[in-house]
Amino acid sequence: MSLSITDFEAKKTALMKQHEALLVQKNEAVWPDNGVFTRFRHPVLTAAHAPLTWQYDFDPHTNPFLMQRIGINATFNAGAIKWEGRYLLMVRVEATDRKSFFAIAESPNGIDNFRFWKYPISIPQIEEPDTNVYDVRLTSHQDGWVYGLFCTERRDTTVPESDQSAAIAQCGIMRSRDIVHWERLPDLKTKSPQQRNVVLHPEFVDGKYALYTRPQDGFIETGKGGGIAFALTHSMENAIVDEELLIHAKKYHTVYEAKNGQGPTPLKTAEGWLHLAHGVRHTAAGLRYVLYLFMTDLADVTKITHKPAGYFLAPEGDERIGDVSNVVFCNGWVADDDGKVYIYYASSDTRMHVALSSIAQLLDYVKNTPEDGFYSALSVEKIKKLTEKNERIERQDKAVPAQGRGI
Ligand code: M1P
Repeated sequence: MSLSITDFEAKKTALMKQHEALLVQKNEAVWPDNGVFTRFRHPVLTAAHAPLTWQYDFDPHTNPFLMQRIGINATFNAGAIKWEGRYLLMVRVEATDRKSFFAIAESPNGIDNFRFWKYPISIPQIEEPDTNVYDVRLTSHQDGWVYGLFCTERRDTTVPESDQSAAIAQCGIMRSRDIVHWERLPDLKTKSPQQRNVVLHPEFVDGKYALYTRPQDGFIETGKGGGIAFALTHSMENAIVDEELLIHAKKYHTVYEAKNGQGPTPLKTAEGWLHLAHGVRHTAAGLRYVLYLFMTDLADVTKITHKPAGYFLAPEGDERIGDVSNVVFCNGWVADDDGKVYIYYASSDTRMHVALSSIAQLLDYVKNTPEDGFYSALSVEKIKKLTEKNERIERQDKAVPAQGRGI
């Protein structure tokens, strides 16, 4: 028996009310923070934020049970940009059919009130259609275009029909002048059989477009590859890379021992380029993805000048659980003119969060966090040194209270 018109309308109203209440929910900073960044209580986007008009047919004649016709499974791994005063996320939205697509959600303050635009983004197809697209990085380039570099995935046709999970990942390229209309360019050509996490540097380097790539042999396993590489191409309209220079290799017993990948477009500061990356390690429970920071030289972007030990941000609490648990991933951040940095990260391939920091905090972090000594004994030495320093301060405090020392 179908719903009466009255019940249909009542259910529609209830769904809309519940949805609106979620969209306008205020976010709260979690305090005390760790001094490096501030987390927020609520995710900024979940599957439940997707517009109801994407999911329901609101015609009582064709949908008498007011049934959800299209399900949304997750909203994660978003590219980010500040555009005309608004914080825009180009979100990887995954429907229940497992396909991901891109949709823009915008917020007036970058912290809450994210609302999806009416329609998802239509990406023009090239000769070989994308089976799946994901993890876009948005770069506002010196040439005046906004580029979106994303992963395009297609079935690996070299394997037998019996294997329906082997895939080939490559870097798809699109560009726009208004974020609404996107022009598709040919996929990036490199010598690597698989590419994911390709990011465009915002400035020309030696008069060429510069890319961070992640060469790898297999779809999941990196084989010989797996580090962050740097490459140049003459054009983005026919992007071809001859040589990938490995600038940050994976390394035994670090948070990036299995693989790593450049996160969002690096941020230019007076002291160097700030990079956020994800690092992957093996555990008995599977792979663990965390985020870490490093800095490269302003004059030579291939030279890493600072690399703090370990992770910067790892999954915590509810963030640890989702479709692919124990994962944080970031491919979008926004640096405001006042120095604030909004770091948009996804947890467990399921939902989006924001962490708030600043250029000053991130620079302090990269410059003053001890580097990895690669041995437990050296980690102990670092802790002892810090503890001894704090003991000295405590002794001074007792001898001359802080006020007496002009603090
Ligand atoms: O599931 C975790 C992440 O796995 C992949 O990242 P990487 O290529 O570094 O292994 C991507 O599929 C990413 O989307 C996903 O979040």
